[in-house]
Order: sequence, then C-alpha cells, then structure tokens
Amino acid sequence: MRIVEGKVIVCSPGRNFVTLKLVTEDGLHGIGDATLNGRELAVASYLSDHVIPLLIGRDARRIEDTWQYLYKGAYWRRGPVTMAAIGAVDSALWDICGKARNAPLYQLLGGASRDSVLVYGHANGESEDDTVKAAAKYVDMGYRAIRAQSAVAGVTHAYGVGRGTLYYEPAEKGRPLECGWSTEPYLDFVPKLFERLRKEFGFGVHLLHDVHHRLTPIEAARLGKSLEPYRLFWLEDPTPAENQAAFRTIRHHTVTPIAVGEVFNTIYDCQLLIEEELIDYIRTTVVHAGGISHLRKIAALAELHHVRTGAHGATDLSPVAMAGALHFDLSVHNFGIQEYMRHTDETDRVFPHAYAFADGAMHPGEAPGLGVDIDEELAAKYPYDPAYLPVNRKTDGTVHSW
Ligand code: EZ4
Ligand code: CO
Repeated sequence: MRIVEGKVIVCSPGRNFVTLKLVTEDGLHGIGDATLNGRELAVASYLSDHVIPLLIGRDARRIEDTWQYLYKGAYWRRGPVTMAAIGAVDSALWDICGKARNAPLYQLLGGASRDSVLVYGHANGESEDDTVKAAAKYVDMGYRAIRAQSAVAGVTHAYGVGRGTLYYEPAEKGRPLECGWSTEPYLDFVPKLFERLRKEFGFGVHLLHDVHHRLTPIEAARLGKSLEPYRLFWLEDPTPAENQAAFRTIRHHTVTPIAVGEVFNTIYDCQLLIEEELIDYIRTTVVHAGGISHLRKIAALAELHHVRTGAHGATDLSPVAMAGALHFDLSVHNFGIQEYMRHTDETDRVFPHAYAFADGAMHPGEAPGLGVDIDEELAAKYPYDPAYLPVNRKTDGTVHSW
C-alpha cells in the first residue's frame, strides 16, 4: 500500500490550521493536524519541502518504521516543528490504516477502555460574577468538568479571558498583543474565585484552573495550598517546565493535583516529572508530541506512575487532532480527562467529523480511521491569515511567560 501523494493544506476558517493529507495507490487517504499556533508555515514547509518527498513510495502500513525513519533520520531530534510534522504523518498513517481495515481507529489501539471520554469546557469572564455565569452555561449544557478563568483587577489581559463566553481564541492578527502581568493580585484573587464557584455549584462538578506558566515554583506551591479546600480536579502549568525538577517544590507543599505538558513534544520532556511522580496529569497531544504512536508510549510510562492523561484540546488543535485525541482517550487505560474547546461553525464545516458530545462526554464515532475529513474546496475559501499568540510583560516592562 504505497504512498503516492502528499500535500499540505493551510486554511483559516476563523483561525489558522495546517493539515497534511497523504494518498495511497489504492486511493485511500489519511489526514493529520500539523498546526503550531503562531508558527504555522514553519511546519508546512518542513512537511512539503523535507518530509513529503521522502514518503512517496513508502508502505503506508509501516507506521512505527516511518516514525523512527523521520525522527532518527532527521538527525536533529525533537522540537515543536519537527514533532508536529512527524505527528501529522503518524496520524495520517493511522487514519489510512483504519480505513484500510474498515475500523474506527480506537479498535486498532486495543479497543474501548470506557464508554465515552470525560471532557472539560472553558468558563471565563471579565469578573467573578461573569465567570460564575459562564460556568452555569456549561453546567446547563451537561458538562461535568469546567475550567474557570477570570480577569483580575490590576492585571491587564489575564490569561484565558476570551472574546465570547463559549469561544476562546488567544491568537490575534497583526503583531502580538502585549499583556500585563502582576503575580500578587492574581494569587489573592484565584482562591476567592474558587470559593465562590464551590458556593454556587457545590462539589458535584469538577473544577480546573490554568496558571499558564506564570508562577515561580514557590508561588505555585502557595497557590496550590490555598486552593486545597476547593478540591480542584487539577491546577495546570503552575510553573514553566523546561526545568522538570522545579516541580519537586510544588509537590512538596501541596496535594492539589498538577497537570502539565501542552507544550511538550516528546517523552523526554516529561520523563522526570512522570518517574518522580511530580504530576498527576500529562497534557501532551497527538499534534504536538509526535502523533498517536508517541503519545501511546508517554501514556504507557505514565501508567506505571499513576499519572493519567489529560490532553490539550484548545481551538488551535484542529478537529483532526480532536478526533485523534478521542480515539487515544477511549483506548488507553490511564485516561483522565480531555479538554474540549468548541470550534467555530466555520471550522466544523471545513472538517466534517464523526465525533460527538453528549452529557459532558465525547465519543469518536464509528467511522473508519479517524472519522474526520477536510473539505478542500471549502478550505480554499479561507486563505492563511497570519496571527500570533500574545506576549506578556510584568508591570515594570520585563518580559514574562505568557
Ligand atoms: O494557550 O492553545 O489549556 N489551554 C491553553 C491554550 C493555549 C493555546 C496556545 O496555542 O493553555 O489556550
Ligand atoms: Co493550558
């Protein structure tokens, strides 16, 4: 089953997406998401200029061999551009493999370990009251887990406060937006927000919060401790994780569960975090961490250490990545939760899919392969539109993590 054609489709139905499409001699095709928010064209070029020419003539069924060929064969290992490209190839090959066997992908990954996949939605607001209202909407829609973010007085553009209550999109056209950051008001505000949310909704709904890499380990430890009475499902990205050992400080001080890994691209980025049991949830994704094949290896290591999966699922992960995530989530034993930010209707139309949401959970559907496709004609109506993620500065102007 030789690969005879490969192409990269860059489109912007509301936001930018990079999609790889591979076609075999039997006329089957598979797709993979290769979107790297704010750096899209680097991956598009990596694929078109350096990867697709090597794939032509290869057997589409040799998924692991192709992964190793692209990873070891590049000589230059790891990194978000390389791994997003390899991830897209891997997903497209799994998609083809499922179609060739007329089976939904999860059936090739060991079958379903559960009936459906618990997801969490995003409640955000300009104030505590707004966030409570947004959370109530998610409860009404049937969500059983909600991430809550709110604007904080004294912080311009706090992370996670979107343009609408049901849609959050941080990338902006033109030059990057500059946000302002101040740790002290944030640390005072967050416990009050969760105290209020527990008062309004009780303990029957899971609550999550994303710090977005803005605290030092000791500040994160303090926040985790102050949130203990509100029993969060997780506290996400409490501190940057290039230094994995920094999480020891957080772990030492708090029993609030910790999630990290949306920016990781290989198992080596979380090896110490997992082996020392410094985290509870690993957020690596099909798109940014080398595809379904590599994500399964991360999950297997995590399973040994009581770490569960909690894959990133923001709007910049296309419906192709979402489908891959859901097949993975349904199959691995140590699944924890899946992030699900709704895409716009425009995006959903460009990527028709079999997955569906019901009662706070999702299922990838029974269509063969990933169960998602790209409408190329429609995609062509939405040309690439450059956009960047914001940058962040402390009140004195120092660049900070966004
Ligand atoms: O900032 O996907 O948990 N979700 C997040 C996201 C990320 C964006 C970056 O492209 O942190 O909103
Ligand atoms: Co996050």
